[in-house]
Amino acid sequence: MANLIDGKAISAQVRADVRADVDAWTAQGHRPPHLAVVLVGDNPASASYVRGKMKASQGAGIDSETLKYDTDLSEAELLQLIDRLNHDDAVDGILVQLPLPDHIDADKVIQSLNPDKDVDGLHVVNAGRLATGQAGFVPCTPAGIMELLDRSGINLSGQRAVVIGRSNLVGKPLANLMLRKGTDATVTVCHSRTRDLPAVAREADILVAAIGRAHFVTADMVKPGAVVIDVGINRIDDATRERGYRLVGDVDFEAVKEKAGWITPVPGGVGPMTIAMLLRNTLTAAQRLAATRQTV
Ligand code: BQF
Repeated sequence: MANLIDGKAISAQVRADVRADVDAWTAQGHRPPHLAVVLVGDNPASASYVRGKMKASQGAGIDSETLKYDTDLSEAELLQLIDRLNHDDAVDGILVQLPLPDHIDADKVIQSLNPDKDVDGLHVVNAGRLATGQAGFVPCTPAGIMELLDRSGINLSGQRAVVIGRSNLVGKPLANLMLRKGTDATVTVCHSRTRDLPAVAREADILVAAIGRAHFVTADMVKPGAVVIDVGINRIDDATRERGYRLVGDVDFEAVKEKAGWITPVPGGVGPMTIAMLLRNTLTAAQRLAATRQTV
């Protein structure tokens, strides 16, 4: 039976640490960090994620605002809004909640952000900084996974890590983080075309599932004692639940927990860490921007 990696508890520690660092920052005479969250349309899951982000930032002493727009907001209007936030010295972090409506080119919007306010770490400049070992913003989910491993005392040096999923949001940045000097994992990234994926997965000391398919990782794909990190958040219809669905990960938790050494649950694993790292990134943005404003 695996050790449970309790993302809910660990994220509470991270949030408390950020809160203490925000308090120290404001005690030095700085205004609180300010996060602007842009929400377009009426996707209920997005609205719920944004509410969670607002609540968490307030709990950490971060000022946050949601800029909420109807689905019919044009791309040009959104770009204009971003331009205003980019130039607003009262705003430290800008987060555009994804997905955006189909008529808006999400990538164009992300690339219009000031990279130094891009607390989601999705701008190509931040991807490039991560890939080349420069200081920038790391996407919150991969950053949260690294924090979970670190705070669980799991050392990656020389370990074989297998990441299933090659997205710009999770798989690719996570692979870069695990590869970095000082972390030193040997990283394999798998995807839908990987030949004999179960055999590759079985080689993993650290197995990360970021596919977006419920119960994709089964017990036969897991090396005994491996660390299994489940990034998936899949809705499964369940009439016995109040909301009519339940959340499951990309890992068949019940079977895999018997074989793994460590495992994250869904919910309460990686998800809460994503939010905690957003707060950390927002404080970092405020501190870096304050330093640059002083020197110019
Ligand atoms: C938990 C997200 C897919 C697409 C867009 C806590 C979150 C989720 C789960 C959360 C996610 C997923 C977010 C739990 C933010 C993570 O207890 O397990 C928090 O709020 N997330 C998002 O903003 O956009 C998404 C997943």
